[in-house]
Amino acid sequence: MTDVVLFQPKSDLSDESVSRSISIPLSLLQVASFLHKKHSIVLIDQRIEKNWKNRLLTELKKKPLFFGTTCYTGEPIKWALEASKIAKTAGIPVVWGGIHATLLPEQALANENIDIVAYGEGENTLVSLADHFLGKRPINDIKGIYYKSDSSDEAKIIKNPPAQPTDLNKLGPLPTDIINVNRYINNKTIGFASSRGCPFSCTFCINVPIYGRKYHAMSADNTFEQAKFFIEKFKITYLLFLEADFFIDKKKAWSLQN
Ligand code: B12
Ligand code: SF4
Repeated sequence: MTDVVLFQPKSDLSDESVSRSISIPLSLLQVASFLHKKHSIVLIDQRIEKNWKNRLLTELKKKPLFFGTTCYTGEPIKWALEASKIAKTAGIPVVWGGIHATLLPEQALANENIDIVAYGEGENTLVSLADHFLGKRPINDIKGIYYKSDSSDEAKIIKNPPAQPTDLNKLGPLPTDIINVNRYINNKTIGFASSRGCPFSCTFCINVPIYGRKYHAMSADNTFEQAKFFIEKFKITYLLFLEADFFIDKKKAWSLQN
């Protein structure tokens, strides 16, 4: 039984023929951290799975609660749309989340193959969505989403209030069992993120519209535990911090160094 199918779209930039390595699908792994405790999740990474379409069709036949894709602006939209169309045709609700959906939710929802857009940090929203599709929660009670009032062409787009920022200290170890982690280790290095947002407001920067100059982070102790988890379990040597500004919290940076 598969409860939720998550999808990491490729872009030509992430194709292995042009990129030396494929980075761990961190957005989906982090967003799945809470959901994973109660539900079975399948993660399909189109960047490395040549057979992604067959695998998606096989998983959709198991009638998951919903299909969720992450997406950056640009090339990945094309691939996320293709996968969404396959899911929708199979009668499975389609949810988009991630940077692009957060920046342009209404444009995304205008597509007939997208039912719901999750904006901002998605951990709590993903759990509420599973409850919703299990019939335990009405859609107007799910924080952090945009959705269509009905399935007609005249449907209105409704925005629910934002979800609470994720308490990063409650994430726990990432659900690495849903992927083959070794596939993403390059030069004994793996990507990780221990904070979100940034308090500054550089005019060109995406973190300003996405996080509204707010910063929150995992404690030094928890960050250390996560690093230890990867070092011990996957024998990596380096952790690549893929976050807006690791050095905002100098105390944490110093304490991790020690
Ligand atoms: C790691 C990273 C990469 C890595 C890995 C990319 C990958 N595909 O995994 C590499 C180095 C390869 C990379 C490359 C590129 N990147 Co990049 N990258 C990042 C970075 C630094 C961190 C992303 C991350 O993992 N964050 C941690 C996760 C947990 O956060 P998140 O993605 O926001 O996910 C949260 C929510 O968005 C939401 N969510 C996400 N997905 C989903 C899905 C569902 C269903 C739900 C409900 C919720 C949800 O919940 C998550 C947890 O709360 C960001 C900058 C940043 N600070 O975010 C830029 C960033 C995402 N990259 C960006 C860009 C432009 C690119 C490139 C196109 C650059 C280029 N020209 O080559 C390429 C192409 C990438 C590709 N298509 O694969 C832009 C995206 C802008 C946009 N409008 O989409 C960003 C925001 C940087 C920037 N400042 O402009 N990137
Ligand atoms: S993350 Fe860097 S570029 Fe973005 S607002 Fe903060 S300091 Fe400026």
